Amino acid sequence: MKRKILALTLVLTLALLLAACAQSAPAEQPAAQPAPAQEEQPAVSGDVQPASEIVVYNWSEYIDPDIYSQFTDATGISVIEDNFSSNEEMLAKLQGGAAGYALTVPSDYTVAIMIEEGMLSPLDHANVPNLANLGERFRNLPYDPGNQYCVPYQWGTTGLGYDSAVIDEPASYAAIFEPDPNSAWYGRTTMLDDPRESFAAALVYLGYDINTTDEGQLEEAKQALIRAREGLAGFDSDTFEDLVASGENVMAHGWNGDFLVVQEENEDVAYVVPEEGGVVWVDNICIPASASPEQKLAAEMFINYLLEAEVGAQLSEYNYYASPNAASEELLDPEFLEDPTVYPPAEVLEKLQYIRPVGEAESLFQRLWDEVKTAS
Ligand code: N2P
Repeated sequence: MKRKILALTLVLTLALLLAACAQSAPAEQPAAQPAPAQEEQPAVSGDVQPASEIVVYNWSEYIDPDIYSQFTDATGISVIEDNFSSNEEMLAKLQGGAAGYALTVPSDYTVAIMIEEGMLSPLDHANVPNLANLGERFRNLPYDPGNQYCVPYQWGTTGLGYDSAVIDEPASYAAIFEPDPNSAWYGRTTMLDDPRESFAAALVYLGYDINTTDEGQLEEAKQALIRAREGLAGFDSDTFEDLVASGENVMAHGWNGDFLVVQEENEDVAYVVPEEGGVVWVDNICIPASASPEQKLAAEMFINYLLEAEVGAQLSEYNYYASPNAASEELLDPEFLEDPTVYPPAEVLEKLQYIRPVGEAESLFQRLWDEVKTAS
């Protein structure tokens, strides 16, 4: 069937893309463990009993709240959610010693940073038998081979959302980086409040690698962002899609699924990856090293619950992001599975890159980003 061939092509393209990021793989990881397929119930390790309550540190509007209550009904464990707006905000909070979180949801490059800094607790696969449902290509990602620490949560792309009833498709990032006071989107556009994402947009626009650590190129990108600011209503990672749907703004730099969600409210909202390309990412659910054994066990039970075929499908039906859960895919609407906004066609995928950890230059990105935001 045509659909199957298309799906296979996408799988292969994504696998290639992921393989291309292999240089960010932490060295000397043991080989992947095959996921145990038989067990139905998570094994309770030793005398440890699961915590009666867990706090999940997640991006906003990234999970159907019913999933939490269903999990509570199934296990008796209640769930509280706290939100962050960027990987860097989450990282800074955990590095600052914030404890009490049983789960957090870093993107690919941030998983690599957190593993390297000893900030994550390795998963006990015996407690996560539903790992067997995870798609093959999500089992050996370069930043966490063998899912030793994390389980891929959802994946997506970063581009431009816009109100197609008001403006034409913004085919290029020039719409942002060459602000024109006469354009309909001047003053009615936002960019992500996110150092690596917004620098990635500026860097691809300038024709540079999004992971460059060249100070001259980064300085140029900073100047481009400062110029872009003239035409921006602000930097926003939490409500950008709502502001386009409500008509307050007409364009936003943001994540694909968020724009798809608000199409229910305003069907004119559309999304495009500009011709220069952009970012593809995989978010992951992981347990901070600061979790107690009881919290860790409850967190593993939650991860296992998310990996149920029906729950994974429910997650994608809520947040409109692509699922790494192969068993869930069978339950998803074929229209969703064929949506090029969710599953980019090969010619778009090849223009997308992963953000990678840049080591010591991480603080340079942060300093330049602060300068963008405070420039007058
Ligand atoms: C959901 C945010 C998507 C996370 N609102 C982007 N990594």
